[in-house]
Amino acid sequence: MEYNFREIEKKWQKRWVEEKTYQVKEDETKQKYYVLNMFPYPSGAGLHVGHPLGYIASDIYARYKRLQGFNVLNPMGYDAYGLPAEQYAIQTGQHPAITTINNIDRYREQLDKIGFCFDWSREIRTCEPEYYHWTQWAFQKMFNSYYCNDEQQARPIEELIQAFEQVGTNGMNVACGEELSFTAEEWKAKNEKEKQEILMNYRIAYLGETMVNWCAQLGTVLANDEVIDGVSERGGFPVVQKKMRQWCLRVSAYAQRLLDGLDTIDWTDSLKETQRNWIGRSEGAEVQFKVKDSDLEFTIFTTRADTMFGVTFMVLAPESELVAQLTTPEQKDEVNAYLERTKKRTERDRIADRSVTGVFSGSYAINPFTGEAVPIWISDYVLAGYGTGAIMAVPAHDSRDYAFAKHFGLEIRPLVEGCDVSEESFDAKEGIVCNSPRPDVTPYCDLTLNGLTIKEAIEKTKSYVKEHNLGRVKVNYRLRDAIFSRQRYWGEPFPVYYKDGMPYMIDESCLPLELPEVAKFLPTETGEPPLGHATKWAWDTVNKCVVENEKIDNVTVFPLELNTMPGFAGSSAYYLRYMDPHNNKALVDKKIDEYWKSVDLYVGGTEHATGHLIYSRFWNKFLYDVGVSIVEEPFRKLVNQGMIQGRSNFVYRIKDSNKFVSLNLKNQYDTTPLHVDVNIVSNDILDLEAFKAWRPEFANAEFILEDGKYICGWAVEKMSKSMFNVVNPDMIVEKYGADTLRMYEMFLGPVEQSKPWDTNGIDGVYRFIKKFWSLFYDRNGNYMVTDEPATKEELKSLHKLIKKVTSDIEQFSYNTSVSAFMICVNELFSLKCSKKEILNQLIIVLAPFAPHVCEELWDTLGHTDSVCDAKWPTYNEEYLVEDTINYTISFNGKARFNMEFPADETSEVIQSTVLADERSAKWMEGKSVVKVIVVPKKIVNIVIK
Ligand code: ANZ
Repeated sequence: MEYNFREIEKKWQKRWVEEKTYQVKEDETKQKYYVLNMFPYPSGAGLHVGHPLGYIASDIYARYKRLQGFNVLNPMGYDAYGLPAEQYAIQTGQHPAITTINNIDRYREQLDKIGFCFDWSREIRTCEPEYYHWTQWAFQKMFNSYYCNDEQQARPIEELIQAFEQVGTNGMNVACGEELSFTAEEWKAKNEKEKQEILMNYRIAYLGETMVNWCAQLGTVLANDEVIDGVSERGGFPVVQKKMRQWCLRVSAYAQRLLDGLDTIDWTDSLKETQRNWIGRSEGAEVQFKVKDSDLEFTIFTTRADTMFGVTFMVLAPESELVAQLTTPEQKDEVNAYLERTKKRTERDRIADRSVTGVFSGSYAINPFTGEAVPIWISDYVLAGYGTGAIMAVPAHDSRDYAFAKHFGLEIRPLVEGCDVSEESFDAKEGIVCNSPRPDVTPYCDLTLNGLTIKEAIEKTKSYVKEHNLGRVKVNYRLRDAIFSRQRYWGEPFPVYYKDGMPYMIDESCLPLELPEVAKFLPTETGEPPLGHATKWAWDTVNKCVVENEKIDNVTVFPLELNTMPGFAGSSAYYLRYMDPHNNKALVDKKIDEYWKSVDLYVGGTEHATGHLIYSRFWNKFLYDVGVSIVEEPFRKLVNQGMIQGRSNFVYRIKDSNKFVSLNLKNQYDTTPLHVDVNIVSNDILDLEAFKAWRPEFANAEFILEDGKYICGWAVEKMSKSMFNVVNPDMIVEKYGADTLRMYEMFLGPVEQSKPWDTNGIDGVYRFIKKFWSLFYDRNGNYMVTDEPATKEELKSLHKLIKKVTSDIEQFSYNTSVSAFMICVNELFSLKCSKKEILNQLIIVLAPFAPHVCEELWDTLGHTDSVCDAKWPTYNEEYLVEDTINYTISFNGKARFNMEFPADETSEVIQSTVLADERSAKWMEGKSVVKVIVVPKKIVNIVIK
């Protein structure tokens, strides 16, 4: 029989479906293992060979774990809401649901061809009501919770209401937008709307006034990465900073837990560091400054409280409410003009751009440590959303303050008098380094920092601030609350209606609230989001159902929310839903949840390092607090697969002609390189006929060949349609089979590394599989497997492989496994080994990599069960012991010849045998032996003179 991968792969893919080979159930008798891939957004372009890289890697691991006896969950689904389908809908009128389903079908077809062990019975799609039911449900839970800082936990909002009723805000330590203060009596005296407004300040999902990137032409808020140089990435429309009421999630309340959790999980150090920086914990102090000749006061945040004596001016963020209060009439025009200018800059621009801009407010602040009055400026290098949005500037010790002072000619005052404040002596990180000893600066307060290190000085100043009621010690985090509304159609609707301007949740029992149909996917003429086009989008609180808008009476029927949720809503807790995807009573059944707990291995791209991986950790911690998640961290181990880059090919057109010259002759002509579709190039040789057929303009192309061939040039670039270097896995599967594709993708290099797709080596992998096949069937298709016992040498080859592959898989070092397979099969081939005893185990070890061919041969050997359920072999160290050792024999350090000795031979015997050998006599001729050194199992060195 020949290796006919087409038949084999088709046959087994069908069998796996029929026999439900990959369906998994909770099984208390077995230990669980949960493997998860970051699920794909099904784009119109389908999969290219870069996409399955991570899926193959995790598939191998899943299969390996199953062979080791684990009950493995390896599900797959689709992140099905998103912008491209909606944009397409806007352009063509095609409903995004249809586009999405078509794309999903195409993805599925492509995935099926690669032979993954996904349990498709658990498939989820985030755009389906059965799924987003639980996204909405979680949102409602967040709305109905607040965060208790003392207990470091989300708690039901009723508890907070109760506390307000009993003691007001007295002694309260909870996460909030604004520090509020009221008594129980004051609370009770408030009306319903006022109470709701106050509660909004504490809810974990809340409506908040935040600065957003607003694009009027697109009618939507944009994420930072959708804005480039002040205009929208799509369409190039102007984007301005605007304060808007948006749904937000109080992610910031979880900052410390998000930080602490990193110490408990097995992620790469670099990924953890990225998250730590994103969370940005910073210990410092908030200090109060009085405004000169005014009753006003404001608070700044500093990490360098010790620099109070070097403050020469103050800076407010342009958005700060203080700006209006502190701007003097004389400065008003100038300030307004500045505010207008800076509005156009996104926060990201402001952080990245170091150009200095600013304006004087006209007011002065009093330094509480020195009594000195310093000018208050406004500049957008101070961010509104961080700290208090106001700073004390110490230009001698902070680089941005330094640049600002230089630009506007403000005083630069070092902490140690007489210090050099020239640019040369300025260190970007440390400022001017002249910290000790500090002189007694001021008689105004009794704080001296003489002789202290910076750290000690900061601590001492912080205590002073506390004792003298000048402010408080404060830990700040850079992590912001997440803006959770989008003015889009293709997303989860909020289960929210509005009464008297305040949001209310529809009954939990009425979920899911399904996305309504709309006539147009664009914003409405009045600037409302696309859901504003829905004519049946009102909530009847009596009948508990969605009704026509004309029934809105604001008594029992109310308008529903027009925003939808952002992309990360559906991807934040999907891993839980895979455990129990068809449950319509709960997100996940408690017992099932307790069995699978959390993801043991998560595989995905690094682009999610701060978005998805922060949101889902937050979301899961919240679900943990409300008793749904069993484990606080959702992803125990995380592996980032690298990117597969494209290997582009070029042809060289002779200028002003339709003639193309082969690579090595091109220097003789004046040519222009053109990208050519890599799919009509093989081993850098162009298929001339295919090229002519590729584009009408090349139909009459002529060629100047070398050795009868047209050789293309090549370069490594991003895999993209425009460079014609996209390789579709279907084509590889068609040509070589899925097993070859799988092994080849792994053979390309370490999973974590980015590398170019280069089909030049694929034949080698294909030949390997054929050689493996030929251990079972000879050239004429005769079955050769025998029951003869294996020899020591054959066992050694096999067990070397088992040892290597086991340790490689544990370390995700699959490329070296592929080499090990090749070596082993070559060895067995030369040994002419077709023994069942050996092949049985070889199949099992290879099965995770090449499941189809292994399943076929496993069947041939007479097994009735799937190879997936075999038992992973353990290697036997005994077989690996070398019988003899090959020693290098050297004279004065120069290797001259080799000799074999039994592995357990003594040094004495080795020494005397070597000296007695006639080849030694030749090298020692006329010299005498000074010393003989025997390095066991390696080398014998004879020192002669
Ligand atoms: C005085 C000072 C002196 C500062 C000095 C630094 C060095 P991290 O570590 O990031 O928390 N700052 C505070 N709020 C800010 C805001 N909203 N926008 C921009 N900058 C702000 O940095 C905290 C430091 O950044 C604070 O400490 C403050 O400047 C500035 F030699 O205060 B510092």
